[in-house]
Amino acid sequence: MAIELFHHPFSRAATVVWMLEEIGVPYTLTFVDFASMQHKSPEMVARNPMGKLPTLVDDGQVVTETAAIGLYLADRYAVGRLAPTTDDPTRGTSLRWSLYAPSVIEPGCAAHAGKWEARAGAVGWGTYEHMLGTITAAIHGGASAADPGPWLLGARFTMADVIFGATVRYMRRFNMLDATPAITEYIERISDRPAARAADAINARIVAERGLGR
Ligand SMILES: N[C@@H](CCC(=O)N[C@@H](CS)C(=O)NCC(=O)O)C(=O)O
Repeated sequence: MAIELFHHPFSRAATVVWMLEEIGVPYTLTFVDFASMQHKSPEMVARNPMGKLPTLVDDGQVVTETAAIGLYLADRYAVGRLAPTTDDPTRGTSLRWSLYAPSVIEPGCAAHAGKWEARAGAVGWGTYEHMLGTITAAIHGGASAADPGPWLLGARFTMADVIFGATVRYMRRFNMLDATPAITEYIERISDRPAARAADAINARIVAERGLGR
C-alpha cells in the first residue's frame, strides 16, 4: 500500500489530510507549489486534467475530487467503521450527505456569494435559504428522531461528516455560508476530533515551514 497525496495546505487537499488521519493509514504528502503553477505542469495535468488539488494516488490508481477521495478511502480502508457496509441501510444516508456537499452546498454557496440569478426549480440547491435549512436539519437530526446526533448518522461518526463538515467549514472560512448557531456548533464539534486537530497541525506546520501566506 502506498498512498501519495499531492497537497497544498491552502487547498481542499487539507481536508484529505484529515480523512487520512481519521483512517489511520500511512501516507506521504507531496507539496505542489501553487505560486509557480506547479499544479498546471504536464505531470500534474496527466494525473488530474483539471490541474487542481487534491489529487491522490493509491497503488498507481489516481483519485481526484475531495468527496470521491473520502468515499474511496473509507470504502477501501475503513469499511464498517467510517463507511457503512453495502448491506447497512444507513449507507444511503452516508452517501446522501457526502454527495450533497459538492453537488448542493458548494454551488449553492457560490451562487449566493456571487449573487447569481438562478431559477430555484432548475438548480440543485433550490434557494440559499432552503439549502441552509436542510444543512441545519441534517446536522441536528442524526439518522432518525430516536437517534438525534451528534453526527449525520446519529451516534456514529463517518466519512460523511468529514466530507460534509469540511465543506461547511470551508464555506464558513470564506464567509460564503451564514454562521448560524447550529453551523458554528457543528464546526466546533468536527474541528475538535483528534484526527481533525492532527490534520490542522500538519497543514499549519507546512504553512510555517514554507513561509506561505506571508
Ligand atoms: N471539485 C474539486 C475542486 C478542486 C479545487 O478547486 N481545488 C482548488 C484548491 S481548493 C485548486 O486546485 N485550485 C487551483 C487552480 O484551479 O488553479 C474537489 O472537490 O476536489
